[in-house]
Amino acid sequence: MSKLEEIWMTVSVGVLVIFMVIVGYQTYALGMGPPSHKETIDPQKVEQTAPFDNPGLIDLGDNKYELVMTLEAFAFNPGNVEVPVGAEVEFTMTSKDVSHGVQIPGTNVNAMVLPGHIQKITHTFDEPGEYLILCNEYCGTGHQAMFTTITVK
Ligand SMILES: [Cu+2]
Repeated sequence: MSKLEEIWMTVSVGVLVIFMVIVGYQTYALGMGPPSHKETIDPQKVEQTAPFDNPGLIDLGDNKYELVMTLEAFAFNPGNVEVPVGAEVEFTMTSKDVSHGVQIPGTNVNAMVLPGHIQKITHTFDEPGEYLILCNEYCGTGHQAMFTTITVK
C-alpha cells in the first residue's frame, strides 16, 4: 500500500467514525432519536389489556400526565382532553383495528399508531390554546372525520 492510500484510508475511516460518534451522541446523550417504542400488544385483546382497559388522562403529579389513548376507525378515545399550561404529556397509544396516525399540527407530535404495537410520544404544552389531534394515516371511509382536540389552559 502506498503512503497516499494509507492516508486516504485513514481519513475515510476517520470521517465514518466521527459521524457515528455524532449520531450516537445525539441519540443517546441528547435524546434526539426518533420516537420509537418496541412494546407489543395483542390487537384482539386491547380492551382487556392494561393500561388500555381504562383509557384516560393520568395525573402523575408535578404537571406531568400520561394520556392512555386507543385509536379506532374513526375516533380517539378519550377525546377532547384538557391539561394545564406547561403540562408534559406522555401519549401512550395503540390501535384497535387498522393503522392510524397521530399528529398535532404545530408540534413535533407525529407518529404512526399500529395494531399490535404500543406507541409512546411525549410533548410539553407550553402555550395555552386548543390543539387539533388528527389521524394522518388513511384508515377508511371516515378517515377525514377522525380528529379530536387537546385543550391547554
Ligand atoms: Cu385513523
